[in-house]
Amino acid sequence: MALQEHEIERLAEGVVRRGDLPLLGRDPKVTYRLGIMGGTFDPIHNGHLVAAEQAFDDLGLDVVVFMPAGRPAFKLNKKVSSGEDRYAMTLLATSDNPHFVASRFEVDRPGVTYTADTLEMLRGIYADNVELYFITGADAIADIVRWRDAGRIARLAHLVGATRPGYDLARAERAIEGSPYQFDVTYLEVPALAISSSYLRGRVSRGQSLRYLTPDAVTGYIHKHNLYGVRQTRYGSVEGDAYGRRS
Ligand code: DND
Repeated sequence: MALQEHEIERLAEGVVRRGDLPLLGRDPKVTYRLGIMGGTFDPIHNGHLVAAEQAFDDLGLDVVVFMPAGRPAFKLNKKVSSGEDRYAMTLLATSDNPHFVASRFEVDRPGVTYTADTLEMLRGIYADNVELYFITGADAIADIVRWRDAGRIARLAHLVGATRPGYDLARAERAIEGSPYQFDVTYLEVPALAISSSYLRGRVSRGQSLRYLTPDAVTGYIHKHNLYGVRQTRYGSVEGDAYGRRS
């Protein structure tokens, strides 16, 4: 069930107190653009980082907030690493970029995380001169029309769909055009980075290198915490279950 208005206000207050989100919107004469990169980030990889960086440049964003989903709405029956691990990897991956921020906004939220709730809370936190840009892969654009409260998402944020060169946008465009809601979508062609979190998890479980696929600090974290069934690492041989947890 979507959050009630009073719950949104209470949660938003807590976040502002913790200073977890960037301050934007101070000058009422200026329009600011806040990028939001939502994801499971299990683990975060260079595809996510390149897409966000390009959105930042091409759309003139002021900052991009990376938000690992707390309990991802669409992965309730799948095994996902803990929010703490996914947040830590996101923090490590974004720490050297001055216009990237990793946020606990969704990780700390109780219950299932819906993007519409997140955007509604952000809308309540930021002044009207801060525009919200939700960045996502183009594949996800085609699905967004079926997300919880898609109409609210359309009303609250611009969408940025990252595509690969040669990617066929027909499915995404059909879905957006066929939707009863007015989505504002900008498509961005990002360099071919046909990598995914599941590809990385598979490589880890086979003891293969992640070099150049994700920042080294993330690889170090995965090995140190034995995520994804680490089999063979430079720190020695480690046995884990199929998803990287030792019993
Ligand atoms: P994913 O599990 O796809 O994230 O979740 C993306 C976002 O959608 C999260 O914020 C979810 O909460 C939200 N969502 C999904 C479904 C339903 C609802 C909300 C709802 O509210 O009902 P990943 O970690 O797999 O990927 C993060 C983003 O990066 C995604 O948008 C994905 O498409 C994109 N991506 C790439 N972009 C460029 N190059 C690549 C990419 N790999 C993934 N290689």
